[in-house]
Amino acid sequence: MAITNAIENFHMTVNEAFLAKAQALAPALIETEVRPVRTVEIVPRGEDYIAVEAAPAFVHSVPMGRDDRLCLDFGDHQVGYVSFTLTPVGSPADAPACLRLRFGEIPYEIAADPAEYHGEISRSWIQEEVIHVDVLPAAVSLPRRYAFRYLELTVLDTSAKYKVVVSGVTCRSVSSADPSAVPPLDVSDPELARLDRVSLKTMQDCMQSVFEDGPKRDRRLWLADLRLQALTNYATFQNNDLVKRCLYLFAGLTQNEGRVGACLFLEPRPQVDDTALFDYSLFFVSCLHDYYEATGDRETLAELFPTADRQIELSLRELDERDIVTDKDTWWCFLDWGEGLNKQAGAQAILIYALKQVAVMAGWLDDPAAAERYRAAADRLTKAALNCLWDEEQGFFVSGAERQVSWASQVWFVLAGVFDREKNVRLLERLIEADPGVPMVTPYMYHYFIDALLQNGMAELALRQMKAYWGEMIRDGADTFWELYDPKDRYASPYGSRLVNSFCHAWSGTPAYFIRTYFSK
Ligand code: RAM
Repeated sequence: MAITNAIENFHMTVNEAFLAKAQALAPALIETEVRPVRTVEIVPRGEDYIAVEAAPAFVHSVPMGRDDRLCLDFGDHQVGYVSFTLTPVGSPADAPACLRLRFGEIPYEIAADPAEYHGEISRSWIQEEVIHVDVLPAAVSLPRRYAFRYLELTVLDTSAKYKVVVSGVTCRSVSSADPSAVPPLDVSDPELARLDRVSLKTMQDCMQSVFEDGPKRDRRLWLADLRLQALTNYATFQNNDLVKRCLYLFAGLTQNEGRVGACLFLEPRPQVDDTALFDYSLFFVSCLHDYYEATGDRETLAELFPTADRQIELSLRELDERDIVTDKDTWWCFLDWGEGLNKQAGAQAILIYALKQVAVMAGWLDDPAAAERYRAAADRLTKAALNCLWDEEQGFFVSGAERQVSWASQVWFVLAGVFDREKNVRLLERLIEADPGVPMVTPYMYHYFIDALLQNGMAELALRQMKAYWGEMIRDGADTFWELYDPKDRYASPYGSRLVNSFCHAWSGTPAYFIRTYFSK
């Protein structure tokens, strides 16, 4: 699947005042020293791998020579900086010590051979280093930040005359999330408590200088990810200034014609990427809408509203003569990573959804004329969708020239509220029953499915589905929730290998939001 879509003649416009506001909100990182809890061996189980307590001979502090290995388990997912001491044993060290370090969020990343990775995105995301240490003993501090639970150290060589002892392995874990800010959870169901705990850890490890999508990969600020992180944040860590910072970053660093980009980089300086995604730009509207709902910060709403309005204006330009969003054969809109997923219907629904939110925001800002204009546009697009994309015979929305039926299209039309509740319920029931076409493959899309159920009074089913999906991920070994998860195809990756999948991905941490908003006392 093509995952690049660079804008032609790309240029960035900087709003210095917005950028200054964002920079003033940069959070301090909380640091915690974490040490490994046990030594493990990574062994195959079925098609996957697991970590099991290592045999005593494998114990830490034993002198290690050529090809000796030590695999450490830090007990939970960490994001941070690793250091250790290397002490020579035997004759004077007459050659450098050469070590290979592998970091894994899951055991598979330790077991897999990176040489066999031939996927589409960069192999440089694979967390592996070879280091030479010339002078021993040495205190080694790795400059790079890693996301991992497991660390494997292999001595590639010392010399025939000496070995090394590895000791004092420590991770300085970092996050801007303050666990003491999280309200206590009031649920009696232990499964919900477990889902909440894993969600919180996922959120915490992704909350850095901005809301990163994943601390292993891509380590940056993506808009649709931010939207779900922000929602979960309001119900948990309540670092609302971090959301505000991210909103100002997106509004302060725009692409051609004032388009909000799909993602931003923070270093070496804040910069918008040259990727534009139709739905992501519109989620700026949703994110601002939710931010005001959560905080009542009217000044920010008023200041950033023009940026939201601009996204709507640019999106309306994409309509054809029928008032339907024009389909493209590039990576123009995201929705989900499902193989072959057509984006047209989902994009139309998201535009209607955003139009309704921007109308509400115009109301908050006491501009009834603007609110009416947006509502009228939403009605027009709804009529067009019902005329052109609704297939009465199948009872589903269809997308693209091939009239594809997918989960994503149905879920987004339910969320866009083009039908009344009764029809929405029937559509969702039919969807589950028929299980048509392209399935959902990310927790991100599953979030919107659960949301659609909840918005239509189907709380019991939403709870069952949430437990089944995220609960299964925990049963499959998740310490933090994963970027991708398809219970029917557990090892799938849109990138050609799951070695580069992210196993701590913030868009997957929304069970805490659902539990705390709908299912706690
Ligand atoms: C991937 C990442 C990111 C997501 C984009 C569209 O690169 O998982 O989180 O927002 O896709």
